Amino acid sequence: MKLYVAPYAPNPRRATMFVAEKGVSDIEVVTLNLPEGEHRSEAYRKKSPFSQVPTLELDDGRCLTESRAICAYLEALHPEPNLMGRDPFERAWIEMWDRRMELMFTMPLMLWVRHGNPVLAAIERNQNADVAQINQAQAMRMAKWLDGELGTRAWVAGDRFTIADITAACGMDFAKMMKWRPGDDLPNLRGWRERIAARPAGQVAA
Ligand SMILES: N[C@@H](CCC(=O)N[C@@H](CS)C(=O)NCC(=O)O)C(=O)O
Repeated sequence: MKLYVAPYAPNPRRATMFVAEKGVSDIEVVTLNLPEGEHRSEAYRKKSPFSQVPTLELDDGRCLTESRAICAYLEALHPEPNLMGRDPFERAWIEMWDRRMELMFTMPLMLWVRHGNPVLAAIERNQNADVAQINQAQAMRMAKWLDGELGTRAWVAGDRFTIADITAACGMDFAKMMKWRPGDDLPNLRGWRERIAARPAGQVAA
């Protein structure tokens, strides 16, 4: 299998962090240069109709896009270590937290960076300072709320590491491009990120 990714991009990193936690080693990682538009080539668009990374290309040529779908496929192929839930309730619980992290934390962080950092103007062709500002504010509100949650347990969805931690960390690390990382005002969020750094997922370059 081949996994198409790009440096710094948070969605492919969700997949590569997931692969690292699973300890899967038979996936060839193919790196595309987004600022140079490699993902917009006709050949790549056949794999990913919206010209996005990540894409997982199976050995028979079938392709999966959407980072969460790729993770779900890898979870089914490699059930251990479990990252998406073992029984119906736990699967739904982890999905709930993962969607909260994706939609309410990582998404605003990504939009803040994409609309606020001039380096990304080649990708986000209509950068808008208001979009950056609104999403920064939403992300900071969520960071504060999450800091409170992480004061009650070690990991986002409970007492063990799951895909929800990966999703939140990808967004948070991307925001380093806006020079933001949790400081003294968010000690639980900072401690949680330090715990991730000690794990296989934490070895995947941001
Ligand atoms: N919902 C998709 C989003 C994928 C996505 O937005 N990928 C970004 C990189 S993080 C991308 O390929 N951007 C290229 C572009 O917008 O031109 C997923 O989770 O995989």
